[in-house]
Amino acid sequence: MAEEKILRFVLGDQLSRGISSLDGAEVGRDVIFMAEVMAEATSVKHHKKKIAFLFSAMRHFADDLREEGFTVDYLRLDAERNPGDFGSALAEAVERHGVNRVVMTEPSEVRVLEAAESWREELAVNLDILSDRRFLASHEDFVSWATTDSGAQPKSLRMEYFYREMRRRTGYLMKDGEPEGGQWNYDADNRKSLPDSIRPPSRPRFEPDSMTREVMRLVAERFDAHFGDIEPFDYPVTRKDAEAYLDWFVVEALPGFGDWQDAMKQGEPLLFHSHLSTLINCGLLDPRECCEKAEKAYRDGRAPLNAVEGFIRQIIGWREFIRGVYWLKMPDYADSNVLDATRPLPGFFWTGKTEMNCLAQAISETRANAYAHHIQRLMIIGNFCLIAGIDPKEVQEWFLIVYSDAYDWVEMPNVVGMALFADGGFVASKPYAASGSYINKMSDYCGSCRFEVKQKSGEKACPFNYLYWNFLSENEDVLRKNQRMGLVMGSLRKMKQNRLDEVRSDSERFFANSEMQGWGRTESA
Ligand code: FAD
Ligand code: DLZ
Ligand code: SF4
Repeated sequence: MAEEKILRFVLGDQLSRGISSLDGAEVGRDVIFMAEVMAEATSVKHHKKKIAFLFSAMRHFADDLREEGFTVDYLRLDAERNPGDFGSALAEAVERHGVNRVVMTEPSEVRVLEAAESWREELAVNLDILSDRRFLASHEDFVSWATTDSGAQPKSLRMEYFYREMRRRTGYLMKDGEPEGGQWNYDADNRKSLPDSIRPPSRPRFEPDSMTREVMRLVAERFDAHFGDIEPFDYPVTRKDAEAYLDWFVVEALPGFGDWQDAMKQGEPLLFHSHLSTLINCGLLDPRECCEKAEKAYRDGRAPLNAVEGFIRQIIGWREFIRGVYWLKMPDYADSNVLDATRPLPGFFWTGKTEMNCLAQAISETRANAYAHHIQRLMIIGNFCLIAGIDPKEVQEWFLIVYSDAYDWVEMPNVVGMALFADGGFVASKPYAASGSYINKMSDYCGSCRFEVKQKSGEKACPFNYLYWNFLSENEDVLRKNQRMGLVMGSLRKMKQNRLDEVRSDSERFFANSEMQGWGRTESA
């Protein structure tokens, strides 16, 4: 046993027993340090449920480590002395334990990594920052995949090719070097709208224990002005409950995950989606175990190929790809705004009070649950922000605040690259812009909306209909260069002047409407 005592600093999104900062940790010698700090909880005004979830998961993780015999120095937010930020809290812990060596796993986002690098000098300790093995592709893997043979960075990247590479590397759903079933991707089978006869399974609910209740009281007291409802709280917060939840998903929801992946239904926030991102992103679940359990369900004949392939693609494809793009393109990527979108985020994003029923549903569910599924995020909320030309910075901040799975590395490229096309097509081959007819096809929202989805112009027309054409027209210079937009840009060019005038005046009236007035980022709660 080496003599030197090591302080092992574990961050709130590193709650995995297999995290690299715990490699070789020795009971009786080392100290594991964890800290709830105000600077993180208020870096943006995170949803109350997000803070409660993370603090409770951190406290339970610390208890699990103590049960193994480790010494855990856990700084609670309401401790008598809490210096309020990672750097100062770590400095005090170094002093308290008299260590010369600190080990941590690299933070998931640039802001905290830069801070960590500065601690080395400030604290005059040996600080080892280890790579995060929970991701399947390392930074080097991604850079080498993304860089051309001549060493140049391409103008765009396509997730599909990265995904195939990841399938080959992991061997998931592969048979004799070929994709299972003969196709890499079964997305075309995954766009069904949901018939009334299909009932999604009901999600298990995890009663808050006394530790969670204590955290909920703390959050209610200290973060009352933050967005979102804290009650009811039923997230799994322990490794054991997270595993049970994953098992539930694989049996009950995964079989329907493929067919109804793009569907939306009023009063059904989850449908067949997994709600696993919150648990994977904070470390309670490992992405590999999620994929392996899903693959086993396919091999045992318990879930169809289109569902399991779709699910595995989201994790080893999209999730890893998004993280690769973040580290490849940061820090400039956060400022991308190719379409020069400058309108402020409307106030109803904080209240859910809008006459557009699709947005009212998606935002109210977000407020209640700190969750909305991918199609709500992309094709309702993201699509609206895209076609209404909302400032990408304001959209980024909103998405980072409101979802319990939101961390900069994953939220930001999804907003900038996927939803807003603010990077000019580095991530998405064309903007995910859609009019009301898409929303009507994939959901039952329009039936109870005050707007008419089939009406193209005038006061009663669905705003998505004219905003869509207004968006194309406002951004014609950029979008006409995009080959995949050829057909629709051709239709725009052929549009009669009086119809175009109608689109513009409907849009102007809409933007002048009181619902559309910004509420300002600092008043976000
Ligand atoms: P499922 O539909 O069940 O998918 C399974 C898993 O695949 C997810 O748990 C997640 O780990 C992974 N996944 C799927 N799509 C993506 C993706 N595009 N990027 C990364 N992982 C993906 N995801 C986050 O984890 N955090 C965010 O802050 C976040 N912000 C987003 C913002 C926008 C504008 C958009 C369009 C997408 C965002 N996503 C984000 C991606 C995706 O919407 C969520 O991962 C998903 O909705 C989480 O719900 P789920 O676990 O039920 O997912
Ligand atoms: C999101 C978050 C919040 C709200 N609070 C804390 C905290 O008090 N302590 C902590 O260790 N982590 C917290 N986190 C997660 C961190 O923001 C996340 O680990 C870093 O951003 C990763 O770079
Ligand atoms: Fe949304 Fe338009 Fe449908 Fe209303 S009519 S729910 S605004 S798509």
